[in-house]
Amino acid sequence: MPKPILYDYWRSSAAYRVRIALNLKAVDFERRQVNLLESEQRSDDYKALNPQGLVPMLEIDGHRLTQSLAIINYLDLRYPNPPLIPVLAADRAHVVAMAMAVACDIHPLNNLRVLKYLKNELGHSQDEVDAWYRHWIWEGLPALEAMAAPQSGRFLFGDAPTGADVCLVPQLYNARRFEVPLDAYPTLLRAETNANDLEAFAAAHPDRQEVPA
Ligand SMILES: N[C@@H](CCC(=O)N[C@@H](CS)C(=O)NCC(=O)O)C(=O)O
Repeated sequence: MPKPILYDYWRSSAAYRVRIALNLKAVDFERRQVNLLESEQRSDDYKALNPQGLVPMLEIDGHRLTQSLAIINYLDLRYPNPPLIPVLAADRAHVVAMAMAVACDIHPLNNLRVLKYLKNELGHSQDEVDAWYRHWIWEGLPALEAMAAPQSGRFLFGDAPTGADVCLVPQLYNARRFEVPLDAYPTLLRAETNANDLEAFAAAHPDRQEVPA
């Protein structure tokens, strides 16, 4: 089987999730750059592969997979160790809910195409767009902190990283880029620190990716 190929962009937080998951599963993969700043994700060539025109996309085992949570779920079934989603139904629902609180309820509102639409089509200033960006993080992180705290340990759920941490770390990277204060979220910060101590997370960080020229 050829190596999996990740269609990736260094600062894409959805792609960052998949880089972390591939690293945690110790899957060797190749990268193809899709330069979002050059709108390559909207090119006919790329949309012929991924009609949504978004990264990440993963070619693996003869499949072309899209949507980071679906990809992480595939990887978890295909490479069961270490598990990223618990087996017990209630634990599984809890971890998936935390991952979705980021991936479905914060990140999509702050996606590049949304920010561009606010600015270019609706005529908002950069300050207004930045305020929008911070607003959805301010809405989302307190809820995630409250969801996580009761069953957290070194990570958002217990003492090993799960899909929830895989979504958290890129989201906190984004929050810092927009100077959102994070002191009120000790559970999230603890999980982030412990995650970034692991090479699988550290190697997936945007600063360690190739940046398109
Ligand atoms: N729900 C999708 C989101 C994918 C997504 O929004 N990717 C962003 C980068 S983080 C993207 O490709 N944006 C391009 C654009 O907005 O035009 C996933 O989890 O994979």
